[in-house]
Amino acid sequence: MNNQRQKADKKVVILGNSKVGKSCLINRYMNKTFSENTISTIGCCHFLKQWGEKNIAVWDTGGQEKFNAINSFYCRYAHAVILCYCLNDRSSFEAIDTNFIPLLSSVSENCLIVLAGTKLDLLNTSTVDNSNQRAVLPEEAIAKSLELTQRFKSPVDPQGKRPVFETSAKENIQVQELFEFVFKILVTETCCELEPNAPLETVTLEVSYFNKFKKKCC
Ligand SMILES: Nc1nc2c(ncn2[C@@H]2O[C@H](COP(=O)(O)OP(=O)(O)O)[C@@H](O)[C@H]2O)c(=O)[nH]1
Ligand SMILES: [Mg+2]
Repeated sequence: MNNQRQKADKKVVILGNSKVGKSCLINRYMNKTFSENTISTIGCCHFLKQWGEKNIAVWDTGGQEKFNAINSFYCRYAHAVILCYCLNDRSSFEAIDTNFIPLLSSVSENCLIVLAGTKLDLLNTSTVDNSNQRAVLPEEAIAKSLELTQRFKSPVDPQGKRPVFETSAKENIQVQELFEFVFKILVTETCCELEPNAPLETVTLEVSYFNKFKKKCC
């Protein structure tokens, strides 16, 4: 069994309401697959990605409020947070302020904050009740991103790319770009060094984990 303890150099946490598509984003990136039927993430799960010489731990979380305490715990010393909202669901965008920003009190200094709108493919697919209309404008997400970048003193992309992505895990739009934007910024030498008192985290690297898309939850 290919199973070894490895130190994570950087930590990325994915937050957002339940059902916005967090686990599907990870599965699309890691496994290049998409499933219409997913099981809610209980607590949180992780995978480890080697990027250059760094190991980056990516933590998937359960979006329900009952997981706030554990999600807050997993945000400790995070070097990057991906805040997900569904592009056709206004309340999931508003939940970023009401439910998820309050969990970020113990992230690393200069934490990179990235916004990811999800389910882009659904927009304008005609439904009787218009439930698939766009509910969050790109300009609103950009304004929110600017506010959060200043507040968390996030590093900025040297090429000037804004940390805002509109994605579809289903149609594989902007998913690789999202994760690799985060990884590239995190591995730059000066970005987001580990806090002096941060615990040295180890996570279990199981190559088979995401291949089977089995949840390894804590
Ligand atoms: N149409 C569409 N559905 C998606 C997309 N991403 C996720 N979903 C669906 O949304 C539901 C919740 O996805 P999941 O990743 O489990 O959400 P999570 O609770 O945020 O982890 C599932 O039924 C997925 O198939 C997407 O990009 N497009
Ligand atoms: Mg999930």
